[in-house]
Amino acid sequence: MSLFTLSPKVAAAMAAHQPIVALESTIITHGMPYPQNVETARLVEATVRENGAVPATIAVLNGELLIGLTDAQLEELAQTKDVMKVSRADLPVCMATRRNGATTVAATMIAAHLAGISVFATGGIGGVHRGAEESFDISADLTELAATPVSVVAAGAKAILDLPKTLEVLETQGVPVIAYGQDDFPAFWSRQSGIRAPLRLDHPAEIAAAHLMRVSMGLPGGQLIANPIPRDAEIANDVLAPLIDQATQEAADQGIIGKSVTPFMLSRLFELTEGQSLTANIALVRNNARLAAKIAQEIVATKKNA
Ligand code: PSU
Ligand code: MN
Repeated sequence: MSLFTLSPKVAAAMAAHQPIVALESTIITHGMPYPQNVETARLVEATVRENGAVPATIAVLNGELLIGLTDAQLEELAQTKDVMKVSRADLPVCMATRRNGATTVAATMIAAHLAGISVFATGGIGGVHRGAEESFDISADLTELAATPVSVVAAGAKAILDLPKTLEVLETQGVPVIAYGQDDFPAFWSRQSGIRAPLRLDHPAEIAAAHLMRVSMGLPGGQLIANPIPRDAEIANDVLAPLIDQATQEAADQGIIGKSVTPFMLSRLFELTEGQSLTANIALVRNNARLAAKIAQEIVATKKNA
């Protein structure tokens, strides 16, 4: 029995050795409101296709781990209430009990690797939350990056997190954090965080080569590719900083803890920016899909020439 089910399009792409880009689904169910969530998911899939790769959105429906969703499955996921937010700890339980689950960065990496997909595009990764010295709230995304050999393209991490601590944990875990085309580690809504990224690469071919080198050396773990938001979609930090502070305070006041923290913060920020954050979010995810498609193409091309 196979652990996962490939969609017809993803199965065809695999058989033809075409480049494939994995996409997560927590962003759909716990990151954006309906119907923008499903519209964005479709747009991001189209962006991957326009850039020469095949999209594989990953989710669990009735316990079945799906690598690539049909349009009807995507709609079902986006509309269903009580979809589990599935990270590494939850994935086997969700599958064994035949529930519906949306995969986080961590769980999407696990599924992508099981299916033989090396590149994955998302918006932002989970990280070390502000106040983690008290709460111990550190996303399982970070340890997954240390364990599973998938290159993840994200727009850095949101300022709802503690960025210096997030970078420290990634360093300890031996995860290469590679800023694309600039020195600064990007901060999701803004291109600059004021913190220099540990590594910088300027070409998809170099990122692909580094990925393949890691695999050849037998090192576990993947790469975090931090791709700055397009200039025209940036939101100024002085607009967002007070809103992030407000949402952080509200989360604390309401006793929001554990896996509810990130979804709470995301939905509060959508409300507090009156949807302005959504436009930027869509632009950066598509930008990441473009870069991921190029990296996936380079990996396939290198393997063909080997
Ligand atoms: N950060 C974002 N957007 C997101 C997420 C994080 O800017 O959609 C989602 C991703 O699925 C990520 C997950 O893997 O939240 C992290 O959740 P936690 O912090 O509970 O590990
Ligand atoms: Mn957490």
